[in-house]
Amino acid sequence: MKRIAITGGAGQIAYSLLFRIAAGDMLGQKESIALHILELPEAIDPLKGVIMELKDCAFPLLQEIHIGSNPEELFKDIDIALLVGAKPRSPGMERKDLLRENAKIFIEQGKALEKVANENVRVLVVGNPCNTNCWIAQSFAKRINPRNFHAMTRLDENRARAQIAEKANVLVKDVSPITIWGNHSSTQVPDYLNATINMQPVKDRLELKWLQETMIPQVQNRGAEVLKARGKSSAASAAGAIIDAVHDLYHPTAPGEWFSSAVLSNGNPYGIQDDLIFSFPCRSTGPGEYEIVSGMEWDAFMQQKIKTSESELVEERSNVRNII
Ligand code: NAX
Repeated sequence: MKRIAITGGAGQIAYSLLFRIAAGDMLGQKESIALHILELPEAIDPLKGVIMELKDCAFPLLQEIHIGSNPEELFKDIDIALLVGAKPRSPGMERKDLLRENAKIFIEQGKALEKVANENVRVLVVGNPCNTNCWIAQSFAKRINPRNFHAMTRLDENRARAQIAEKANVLVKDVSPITIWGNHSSTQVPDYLNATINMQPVKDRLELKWLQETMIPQVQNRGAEVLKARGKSSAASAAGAIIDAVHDLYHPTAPGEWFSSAVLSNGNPYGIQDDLIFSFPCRSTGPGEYEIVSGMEWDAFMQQKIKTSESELVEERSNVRNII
């Protein structure tokens, strides 16, 4: 049985995510599941409603549900932590203030992982700003290998893949994975150079101008576009990306495939400075294990953009260093 912690259990992403995990979409139909769901005390009542619905689905794989507001109780013995809950950006709030507010949450949760989690736990941070929140959590959980920490850029990858498939009028499965480089923010760089459609370079099928001037900004700003249209931020697609991200980390990566994940940059083959949680192309090398895929090429356009994203992460790290 796998014990999976989810924070932000009464939130909108969790409302899709919990049901898909319990249905076996993430770890397969042979793995039974215990859910450890963390929420703030004021959101425990709505969470209880979600639990009633989970029970009413009668999922055969779902064996235990634990809920509460204390991470030191909920993170005990967990195998996977999905850190989704975070404080949303309120109107007029600067990114710096958002970083500070959320830093407190990820300091507390990093400390709780350090104290009670299984040292083999794998952690995926989704709550924004997810790269820097992940950096904070791993720096407070030194007992756990920092390679076990990821921040989610899979939704960005899925968005880029879907847009390229639509533009080229092919199925999504015909498009190779698209690496997201850097930060999960508007500086992220969706890679058009190393991607293929039916083994043919994407840049031979689609106009470079569209890839650089339309596809990249559309992926970078897709979250804001969804928010504007729906009146709420992306939720089901974010839950789908969490399922994909964990599934692909725990299952063999097919030859020639890869997936995007923001991981510790130490020793990376692309010259990105150490000690950042930076999104790279990765392959699973065993359940929960990965390597960064080397040999991808950058052109001058991508290089300049990737450096901008790296600088943004360096700045975010120095902003939170003052607090921690
Ligand atoms: P909601 O505001 O619907 O839900 C968040 C939930 O987290 C709330 O129920 C809140 O009570 C809870 N929470 C807050 N602090 C907590 C804490 N310390 N411990 C436990 N629970 C806590 O947000 P939702 O739409 O579910 O989004 C959650 C996070 O995902 C946000 O930070 C959002 O920005 C981020 N996203 C990240 C994405 C990514 O690709 N990395 C994409 C989707 C999403 O925007």
